[in-house]
Amino acid sequence: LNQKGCVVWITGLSGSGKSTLACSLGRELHSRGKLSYILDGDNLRHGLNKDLGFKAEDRTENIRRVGEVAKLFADAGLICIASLISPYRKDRDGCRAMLTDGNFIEVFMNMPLAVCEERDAKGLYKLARAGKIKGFTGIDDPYEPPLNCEIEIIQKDGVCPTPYEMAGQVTSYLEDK
Ligand code: GGZ
Repeated sequence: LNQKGCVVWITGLSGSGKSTLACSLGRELHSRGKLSYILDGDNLRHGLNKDLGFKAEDRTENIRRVGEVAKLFADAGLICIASLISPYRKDRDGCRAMLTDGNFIEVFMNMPLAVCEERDAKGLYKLARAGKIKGFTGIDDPYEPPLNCEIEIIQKDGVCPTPYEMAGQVTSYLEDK
């Protein structure tokens, strides 16, 4: 086994496909004999980060903690896949700064808000629009898109890439590296 660890950091709006990509990428890496581990924001909020809410300072602390844990996994030689909205640029850059150059791969799920809102798997956008959730990212809380991410996932001719295609984009990048 000779694997160099790194962090694949997936950022984007709720419903943009972060968790879908994380799962698909995990499977794809596994099939190639690569060890990976997924840190999912929504899941970690039930354990490690259950004391945190969605105020700006809580989100910042959420990202910082996950960044530290992701670094530990990368140090152990794994490909750590972190999937969080991580809406603030400075917080993502803080995680980048924890890692050696080249070992933080930022993936931006660049999906239009309308597409994410249309999906609304958990009905949260509806609640946010109705004012029943305050400070929802993309509605009444900001999302700052990356300025120079390594990978961008976009629609082509109004069609979203499949989970397999998205994972392929990341594995191609990792292979070239
Ligand atoms: C954004 C929220 C909010 C608010 C609850 N804003 O799509 P989901 O439902 O399943 O995943 C989202 C999750 C976001 O957690 P993160 O840890 O990724 O956020 S951050 O990086 O900003 O700290 C969403 C749900 O929690 N959720 N309230 N107000 N998303």
